[in-house]
Amino acid sequence: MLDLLRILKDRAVKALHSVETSAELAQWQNTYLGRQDGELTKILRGLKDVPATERKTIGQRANEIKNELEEQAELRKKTIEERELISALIAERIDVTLPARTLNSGYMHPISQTIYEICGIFQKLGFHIIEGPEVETDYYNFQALNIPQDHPARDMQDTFWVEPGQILLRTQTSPNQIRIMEQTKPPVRAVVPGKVYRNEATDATHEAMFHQIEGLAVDSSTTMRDLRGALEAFARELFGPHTKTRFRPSYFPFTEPSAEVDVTCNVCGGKGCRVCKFSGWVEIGGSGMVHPQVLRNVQYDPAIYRGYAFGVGVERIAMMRYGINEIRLFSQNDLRFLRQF
Ligand code: FA5
Repeated sequence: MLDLLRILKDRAVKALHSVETSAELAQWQNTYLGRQDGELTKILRGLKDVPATERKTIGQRANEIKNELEEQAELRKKTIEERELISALIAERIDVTLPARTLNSGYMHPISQTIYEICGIFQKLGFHIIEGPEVETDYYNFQALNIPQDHPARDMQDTFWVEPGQILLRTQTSPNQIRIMEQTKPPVRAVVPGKVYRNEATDATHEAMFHQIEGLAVDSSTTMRDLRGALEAFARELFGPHTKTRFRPSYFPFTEPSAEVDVTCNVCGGKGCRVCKFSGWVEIGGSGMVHPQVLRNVQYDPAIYRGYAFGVGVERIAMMRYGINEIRLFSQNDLRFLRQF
């Protein structure tokens, strides 16, 4: 019986040397030390047939072998666990030197960028920034601006009607002249950026929806010279110090006198190119002295107050700044175009 125990111990130790994984170790423990069918248990079960004189010695030896095997198994377990931890660490290693995934965050549309810049310049010149409704009444968009029903000037701005003759999508930011003056006493100095809508066919320089920035200044001593000074300062700040400004006589029912505002083409420096249609000048908006009738419509006394107003087209300005000759690109949502700004 003692021989049997020695042979078993040698076999178990040898087998333990070739155990490589935790699963194999569990299997080994089951085979040699398992409570039900373990080889050592089986031998110990046979103790009852051994003569009583030998039973004690064999029992002691069997326990010693059991303890030795358990000790060795414990050592083996530690080695295997260390090895398995190292392999897991290697397999799950995170490469902290990999470049991070960049976040695809959006940014401001070139038209919004241009609006922010223009409004920023007028803010420095002492203007407030105000917003007004895109859905307007016929009164604010036309009548209060000295354009009665059936006035031929209505043909200049083809209208999208919400309720024919009453409610419309504003064709210009000028109704805000009326809204501001109704709510404020002079002196007034404000700019109003926003979308406007015209029911007209689109082409490379005309859109049915575009943006304007309205300007209004009213005081007791405001003159046409102030209008020129403000717009010249604005143009130099936006397009550069060499920019020249030109005022061409024009007609708007709500200003008298009225003038179109041109600036030297920023793309060719005034020499002539496709953007300025080889004239050297680009029209950026309309302007003039607020018509006395408009002042009367908001209960301002034209004998005391005088004002100037202007309205510039944001898309046309952005086109010149960025050298773009197709206005529709701004609203087509083509990322290849938008990512350039
Ligand atoms: C007006 O809309 C007047 N309200 C401007 C004004 C304000 C005059 C205050 C006097 C006092 P006009 O229709 O010309 O004017 O438009 C002004 C600017 O808007 C134009 O110079 C142009 O830059 C731009 N614009 C006009 N129509 C279009 C269009 N279909 N697409 C893109 N831009 C346009």
